[in-house]
Amino acid sequence: MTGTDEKVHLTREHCLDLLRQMVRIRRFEEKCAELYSGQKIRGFLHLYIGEEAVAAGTMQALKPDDAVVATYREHGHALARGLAMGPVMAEMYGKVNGASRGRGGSMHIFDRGKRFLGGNAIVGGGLPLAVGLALADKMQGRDRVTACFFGEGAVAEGEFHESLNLAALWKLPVLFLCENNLYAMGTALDRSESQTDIHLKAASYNLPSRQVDGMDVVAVEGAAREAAASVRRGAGPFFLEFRTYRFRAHSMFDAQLYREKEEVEQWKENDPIPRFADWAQQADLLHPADKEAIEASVQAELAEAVAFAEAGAWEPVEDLQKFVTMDEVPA
Ligand SMILES: Cc1ncc(C[n+]2csc(CCOP(=O)(O)OP(=O)(O)O)c2C)c(N)n1
Repeated sequence: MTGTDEKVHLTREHCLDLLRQMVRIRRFEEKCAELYSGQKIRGFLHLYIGEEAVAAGTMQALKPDDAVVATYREHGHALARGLAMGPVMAEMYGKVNGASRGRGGSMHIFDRGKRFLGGNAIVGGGLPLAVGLALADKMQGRDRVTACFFGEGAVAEGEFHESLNLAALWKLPVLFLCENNLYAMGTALDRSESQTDIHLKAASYNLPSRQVDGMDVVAVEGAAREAAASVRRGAGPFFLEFRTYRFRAHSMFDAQLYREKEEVEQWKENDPIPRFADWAQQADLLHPADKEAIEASVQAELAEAVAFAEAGAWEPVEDLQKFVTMDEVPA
């Protein structure tokens, strides 16, 4: 592995955890794709397959009191943040036992207790929310970090620039985490931006900024720990650009005519899961049997999550207008 792995305490237990988190995300999403074909899951569905190292690595640097703001490609972030798989799957189904009571679906997974403050269907929409949360923490003297995930497509939005500027100007505790998978739907980054190194663009707002190999979970964790420590010291926001790739289509409706199959295959050779598992085995931190044991326990967890979602109820039609105004929202 490459990167700043001296910051990461690579015990055997820690390696097992990193691998388990990535495998949980991968198998959960493969199951979602299958359930989508069977029309158990409907509407939009954006899979994170290929990008797992980013969520699995960055979450290691966060504390329970920190906040997480994500995008519509957020199932993996929710799982890595510690949401139970059952309510996440039930939310995909739109059932009342879902994390957002079935009202959010795939793009709006939310858990107040875990301070997972939501997926967001709006490109760039999470950035000002993260800045507002961090401003509130700073004004109230709370020692917490807000981690904000977004795709490189957000760079084309004014919100990106406004958010970076204000966070840097007011030295707010935000960890900006750009998941640069090189495509915003069907638009390649180099067809839409004159500067394709997003961390350089971010640096112009006068905040520390780094580019990281997003397919290397150890490098991701190392960079996230370093960045989070800087934010916690009161140095203001930190920006990380993770170079990553989605192996699947943008969503379930996408013929992928904008990229060559060879390019996808080439990135798959750098799949973060076998890459880490093989490296950890060579370093004698993991054994071949560990992978099998993790796969078996994830299959069991997944089967329980699907059963939980299947057993969930649909919201009664007469309740649909409940919680529409703030005073009806449960505390
Ligand atoms: C404000 C806004 N404009 C357009 C869209 C339509 N849209 C949905 S996803 C997407 C691409 C975003 O790409 P990126 O931010 O790189 O994230 P990725 O999907 O690659 O994870 C666009 C343009 C939207 N949801 N919100």
